[in-house]
Amino acid sequence: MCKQRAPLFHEDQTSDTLMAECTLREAMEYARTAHTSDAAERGEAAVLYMNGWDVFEAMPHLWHESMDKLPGSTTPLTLPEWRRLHATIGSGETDEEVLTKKARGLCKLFVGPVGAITRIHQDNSNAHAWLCNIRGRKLYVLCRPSDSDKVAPNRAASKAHGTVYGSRLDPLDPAMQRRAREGGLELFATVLEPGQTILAPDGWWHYAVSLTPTITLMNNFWDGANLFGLHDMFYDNLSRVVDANNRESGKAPRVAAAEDAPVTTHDPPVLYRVVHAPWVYVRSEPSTVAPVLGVLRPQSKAHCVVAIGLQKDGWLRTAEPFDKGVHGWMLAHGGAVGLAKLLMVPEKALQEAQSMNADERRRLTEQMQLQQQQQQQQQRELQQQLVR
Ligand SMILES: O=C(O)CCC(=O)C(=O)O
Ligand SMILES: [Fe+2]
Repeated sequence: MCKQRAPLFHEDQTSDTLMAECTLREAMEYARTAHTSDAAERGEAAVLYMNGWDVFEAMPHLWHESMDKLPGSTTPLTLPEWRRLHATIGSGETDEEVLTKKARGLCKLFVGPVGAITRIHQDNSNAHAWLCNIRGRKLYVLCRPSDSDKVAPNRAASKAHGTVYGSRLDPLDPAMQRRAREGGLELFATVLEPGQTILAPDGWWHYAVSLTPTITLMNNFWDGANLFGLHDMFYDNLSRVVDANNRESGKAPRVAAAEDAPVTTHDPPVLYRVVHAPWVYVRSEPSTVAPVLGVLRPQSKAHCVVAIGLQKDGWLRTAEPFDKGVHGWMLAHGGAVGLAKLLMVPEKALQEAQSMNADERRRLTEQMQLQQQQQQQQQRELQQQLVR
């Protein structure tokens, strides 16, 4: 699939983004010659980019496990960790073909004509990426993770309006370049020559534009520094499978908030810590059959604390957008779907603990242990369900 915009963001209207499905041969031919057309010379031609073709899904025999690591510089953990995670949940997923399929899918091929652009972005799931230019020359621009507010300054405001990263940096736009310089944003730029590889570590913003027709191979990977991102991805997938199974088997109760339920606004939003194990679903509306926007885990680094703005019936509305910038709902009490304690206000929990006497503390500890046992039991049941 060749697209006019890469990557596609939530705010992109797919209806006005040109896309073309073609063979690899056609994409190569287009990339090689697109800039020579009359329309391109007049600056009127749209530029389509084959960005992220799942090449090893189509040709698995060409993939090799060594692609999971950057020679000499990192310990490959993606595939071993993926194997280990499957083993811990006892999914029975030991088939190498199934396991390597995941790793193969992390390696993608890009074929672009002159002017093909990947807009500035961070990779998903805290992945590192290596990008190897097989053919052609490509300009890459990178920015530090700590400069996120300068790269996409109105992220928070635009999120609240349902769009994400509205005015993200275009490194080739002179006005934006000037603003970036004035704001002290440091841009790291390099032209990648054929055969060269660039590394974009976890969280680093990156932008690419083809200066000549290009072929690039990209691989997302994890090591000791960002492994939690792989775990998040794994548990996110797993929980969605369990959720889908529950719905199909009719196990998920059809809970919906009453239309006239009271709504309370908290301004500023109250911060909660996710304490439920193994995960909490954030849904697009207050109903257990509504689509899942995101999954929260207590251990997850990125989404451990959530801000809640509204309360409706037994549901809490998230004040911060989830996943693709949409607000969501979480079941507050959880009784109906067997969720134990779901969320805890960290400040309140802390105050409570400090003002407690020894007896109270012992009672609470016992209560927590019991709760933990119940949660472990629940997790075991979920695993069994998954195996079935
Ligand atoms: O177009 C490129 O070379 C960059 C691709 C990239 O960073 C991505 O797809 O995540
Ligand atoms: Fe990327």
